[in-house]
Amino acid sequence: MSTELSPIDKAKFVAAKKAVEFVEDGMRVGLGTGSTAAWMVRCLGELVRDEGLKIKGVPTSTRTAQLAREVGIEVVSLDAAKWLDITIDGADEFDGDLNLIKGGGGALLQEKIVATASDQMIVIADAGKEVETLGQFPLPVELVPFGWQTTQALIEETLVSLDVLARKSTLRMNGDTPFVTDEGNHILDLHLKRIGNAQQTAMVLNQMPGVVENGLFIDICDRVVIGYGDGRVEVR
Ligand code: ABF
Repeated sequence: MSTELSPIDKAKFVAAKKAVEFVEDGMRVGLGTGSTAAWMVRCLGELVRDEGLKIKGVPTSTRTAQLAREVGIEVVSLDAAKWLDITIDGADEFDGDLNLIKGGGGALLQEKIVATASDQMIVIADAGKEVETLGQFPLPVELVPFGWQTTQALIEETLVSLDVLARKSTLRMNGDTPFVTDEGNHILDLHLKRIGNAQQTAMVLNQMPGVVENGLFIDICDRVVIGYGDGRVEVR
């Protein structure tokens, strides 16, 4: 599967392939969202089919649920699983403390709920996702549709007062209409460039009325599996 891949896809594939080594028979597994996580779901599907691996998968989006079923993984709800042994998911950025920006795929709410309800969370990422300081990737914030423009104005005003807003935030679109998450919410992308105090930024954002969740994953990731375009893989 990995011979004819582009360097970036090979990096994602080798990270995913390595990460599934941490999945044991009988585990309840949180299944992430995004292209790297999709490789992981396919690798797990192969183990289910070829080695008889017995797992229950809890997806973090409808698209991951669909892919998991296609590859033969038993899909259950988080409430049916009650707790997870492991979650494997992608990320948009990770720093030296394994803090993350996630949500580029719009699934941050379910991803954070699932990752937090797991004994361990493993991030799989190509090496380009590693940063010194989080923030270059726009920080996704999930908003309820009611009064979202007012919420957006409140967020910007607050972030300006904290001197962290680099430029105006943008509502994530799906063509000509606002992107809608699996929960029916919208995503605002905050262009902060550099998040000096991720903990404070995350707390301030989630205290605002209308904000459902943000894409900062602080002290949630236990391990990162990094893939490189030449096929190397590194576990930290
Ligand atoms: C998902 O994976 C999202 O939170 C994150 O944005 C995305 C990264 O996507 P990819 O693996 O396609 O780069 O978990």
